[in-house]
Amino acid sequence: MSTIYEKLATVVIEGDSKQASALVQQGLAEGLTAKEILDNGLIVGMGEVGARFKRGDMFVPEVLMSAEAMQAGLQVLRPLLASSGAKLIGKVVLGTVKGDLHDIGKNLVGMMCEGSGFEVIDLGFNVPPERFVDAVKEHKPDVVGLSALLTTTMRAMGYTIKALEEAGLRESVKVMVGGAPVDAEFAQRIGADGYGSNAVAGQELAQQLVGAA
Ligand code: B1M
Repeated sequence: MSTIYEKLATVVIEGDSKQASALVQQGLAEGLTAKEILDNGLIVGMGEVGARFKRGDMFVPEVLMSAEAMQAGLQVLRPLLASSGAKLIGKVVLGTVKGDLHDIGKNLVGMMCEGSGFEVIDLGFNVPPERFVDAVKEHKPDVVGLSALLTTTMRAMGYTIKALEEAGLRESVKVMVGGAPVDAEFAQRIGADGYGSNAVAGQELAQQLVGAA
């Protein structure tokens, strides 16, 4: 008999949002933690989706349905991942950079940051440098978080940092970057203040950057 984790991974692969949501609720009712469900079910399923997509065994519309199923599961976990009740330790403006529509990882980083006591202003995906600049002027965050999943959009991270510099705002905020093709060396090269390899590392980095770690 397959475990609830295996079932969850399967429904993510099949793009079944209704079942993803139901199985997450079942897992919670059976006493699993939000983090266990996320790591062992939803993320495992999405990892397999990525592998199949790469092999040409899955195509964009199917991947999109899988992404929706993952989001449906995350929707249930969201209040739990973000419910530490910690007092506000800072403000994060978060977005996926221009040209890039991937937002699942970025959403996870946002949830983890909320859970550790940050106010998170999520600008969404395909965010051009000037919108980050406007958001920094408007919200005066402590940290700007940039996400990119494509090798072709990584350079937009550098352009965003440059735009902040040109607007005279770079000294007023810390910039952290993350996403599958990004690494610490790239972060350093474009002048970011840090790199998070996953959602928890991103949250811990944000805490370090505001001196709350
Ligand atoms: Co796309 N896609 N996709 N895709 N997609 C990838 C990224 C890819 C690796 C698949 C592959 O070939 N194996 C590949 C990129 C290759 C490359 O550039 N190296 C790819 C491609 C090529 C494309 C298109 C070009 C396909 C096409 O149209 N021919 C197209 C591009 C569209 C665009 O953006 N302009 C495209 C489209 C899509 C969908 C829209 C269908 C969908 C996105 C839906 C959505 O996000 N709402 C999609 C998906 C779902 C994927 C895969 C399968 C899954 C991504 C994901 O959500 N992973 C992905 C393959 C894969 O990664 N296995 C793939 C789960 C998520 C939890 O992980 O996003 O890595 P991740 O986030 C992690 C860390 O990276 C980190 O923490 C997160 C949690 O641990 N992190 C941060 C992320 N941001 C951070 C920020 C931080 C700190 C940490 O601080 C600020």
